[in-house]
Amino acid sequence: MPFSVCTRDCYDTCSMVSELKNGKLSVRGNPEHPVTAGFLCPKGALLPRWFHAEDRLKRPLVRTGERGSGSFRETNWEEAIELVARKLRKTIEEHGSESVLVYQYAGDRGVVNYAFPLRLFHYLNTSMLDHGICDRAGQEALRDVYGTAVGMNPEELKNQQLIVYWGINAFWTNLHGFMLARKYGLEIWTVDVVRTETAKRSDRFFQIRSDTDVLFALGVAKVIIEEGLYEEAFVRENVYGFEEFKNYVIKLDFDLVERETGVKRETIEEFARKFAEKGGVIHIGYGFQRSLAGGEAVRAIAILPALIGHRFGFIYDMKTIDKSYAEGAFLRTRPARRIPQIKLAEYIERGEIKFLYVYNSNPLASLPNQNRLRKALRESDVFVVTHDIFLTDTALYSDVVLPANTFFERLDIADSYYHRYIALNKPVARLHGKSNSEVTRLLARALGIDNPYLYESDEEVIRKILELNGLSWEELKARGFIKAPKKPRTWETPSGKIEFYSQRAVGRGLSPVPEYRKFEGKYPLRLLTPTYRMTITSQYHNTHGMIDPNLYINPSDAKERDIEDGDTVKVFNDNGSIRTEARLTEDVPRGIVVLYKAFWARLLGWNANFLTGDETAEKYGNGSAYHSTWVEVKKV
Ligand SMILES: Nc1nc2c(c(=O)[nH]1)N[C@H]1C(S)=C(S)[C@@H](COP(=O)(O)OP(=O)(O)OC[C@H]3O[C@@H](n4cnc5c(=O)[nH]c(N)nc54)[C@H](O)[C@@H]3O)O[C@H]1N2
Ligand SMILES: Nc1nc2c(c(=O)[nH]1)N[C@H]1C(S)=C(S)[C@@H](COP(=O)(O)OP(=O)(O)OC[C@H]3O[C@@H](n4cnc5c(=O)[nH]c(N)nc54)[C@H](O)[C@@H]3O)O[C@H]1N2
Ligand SMILES: [Mo]
Repeated sequence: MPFSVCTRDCYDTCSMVSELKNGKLSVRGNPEHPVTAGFLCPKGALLPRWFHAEDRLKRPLVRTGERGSGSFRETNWEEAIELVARKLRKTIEEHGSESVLVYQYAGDRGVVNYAFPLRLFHYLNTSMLDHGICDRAGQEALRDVYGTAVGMNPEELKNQQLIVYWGINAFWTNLHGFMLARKYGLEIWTVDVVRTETAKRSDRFFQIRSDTDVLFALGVAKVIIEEGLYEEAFVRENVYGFEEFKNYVIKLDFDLVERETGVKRETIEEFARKFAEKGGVIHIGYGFQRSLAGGEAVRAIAILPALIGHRFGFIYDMKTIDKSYAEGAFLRTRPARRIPQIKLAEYIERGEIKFLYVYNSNPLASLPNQNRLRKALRESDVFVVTHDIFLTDTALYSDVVLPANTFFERLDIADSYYHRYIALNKPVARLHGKSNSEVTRLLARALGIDNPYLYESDEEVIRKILELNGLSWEELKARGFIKAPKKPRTWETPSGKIEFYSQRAVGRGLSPVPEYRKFEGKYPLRLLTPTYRMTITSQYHNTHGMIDPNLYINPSDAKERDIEDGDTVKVFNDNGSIRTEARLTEDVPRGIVVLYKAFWARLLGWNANFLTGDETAEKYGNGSAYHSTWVEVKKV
């Protein structure tokens, strides 16, 4: 029976056993895999619906009407590839290779399928994307403190007593991780603005006001230091700038902390004492750092586990193998011009992008400020090619649409950004479309390129990567997964130590110690657009039949606006306006409203990103700031 991997953009990267019987696909969690542990999440269990979906793209499309109108004609692969290649060649001749941008993200995280098309664009010396949509600010912040964003292996949780889920709704977004913590019997705490499903299942929930994580974390650090609860010998030996940090936090005004975070001093003291006593570790979320305050917040939180003696006492990212061979940046002859992901609309408006090739991503659902982006696309002469499984919003705005297949239809391997297992993905069947690497080879051929790296087979790339990383193909084939070996690690900061006083941050014009800054908008309510349980960003909206488009609002905020549960409301700001139903709940505090992120606007009529702002955290790698959005809500 073939092994598959769920290559979705998700922590868990589950190993699965798939089967095709009488033309029908079935999937189950691989019982041997230590993290998958034989079960799938509710959306993973419905993968056969996605695979067999009626609305999968079957033939390439060429636009015939206005952009976005949905007028296309069907064509065959030969014509479509020829058209794309001709336009690509012409754009490079007329406007230079940097006017071409490849826009891709983690719609599919298979090593080959994610990276292989980049070989073509590197070979052509095009502009590349500087990813900032997801976890960027935290990446930069953790590099400031530890020199790396790679934290602990979650399997090491079995030697721990306490895990804090900080700004992550793990029960929805990292279910296998949450179950691992449960299995190992850890005490579970959550720090969040909203009473999430994770908060409800935790032993303790610390509800703080949005953007005040810096103060909460510094408050905890102050108590730990003042009460002498920190690991003195560890800190003396391994921390750079402890004295400076100490002098900074002891001056922290607890009245300010209480007032801003909304948490009482006694509660913060309790957190600090128990966290130190139990040697807590922290899973630092991705969701909460997508704001203008996110980078500083991660910097402050990251200090806490080190204070109590952990070398890498956080979970954030995991990089087990070197995958760069698949991407082939060595094919470039000039350094890449990198375009910040969130600034796509700005570059299109300025006429700097003439050819856009999109795969593994649905930016017309997932990028902020959709009205601006869609207008930019409608009004520009940029030629857009989208390679996707479905006719997404992005595909709808494209000149050429190429049908992709699913991971059930090709060979690949996938690593995880959470655990240390590399899993094998064998094809089970072939229904429609072509893989990302197949399309790359066809395009290279049509462009008349004869470089052998553009024609390597998927298996050759996989075998080479395994070999480069000292992993066995035979073992992978036999078990369906393989554990990446542990390497000795140290802190890659300027001082070679954990930096509580960050020299790297100073280099970007930041304060050496994490600082609290208050952000306010023009409108009274803060809009949070977190992750939804049954989709992966925009994926499965059309196939799983489960989305939740409601606006969640606190009863007091609703009452002030004369809004009752189930009322239709208008949610608006300067970026846009949407209509939906209000749901009153005490899970959402006053001053906050919640809409789940990134559904298909072409099916729903709108999505949350018609409201979100496209300002970025500039000193944190131009990380996205979806949560730094303010709105007003009115009954209609
Ligand atoms: N089911 C499902 N799982 C997924 C995904 C999916 O779409 N669906 N997406 C995957 C991807 S791409 C990612 S990046 C991860 C995201 O995984 P998570 O990090 O869990 O994602 P979010 O729900 O966006 O954000 C987490 C929490 O941050 C909280 N938050 C917002 N602002 C603040 C704040 O100022 N302080 C604090 N402390 N908390 C705050 C929100 O209330 C939310 O509960 O999940 C992955 N897993
Ligand atoms: N408001 C708001 N917006 C957000 C966020 C938020 O918190 N709030 N979170 C952001 C985050 S964390 C992320 S990671 C981004 C994700 O944003 P995107 O990367 O745009 O994610 P998806 O919506 O998953 O789109 C992936 C697309 O890839 C396609 N696909 C899947 N497999 C394949 C394949 O094998 N080949 C090809 N060619 N295509 C394939 C899918 O059909 C889908 O259309 O969204 C961001 N958007
Ligand atoms: Mo993400």
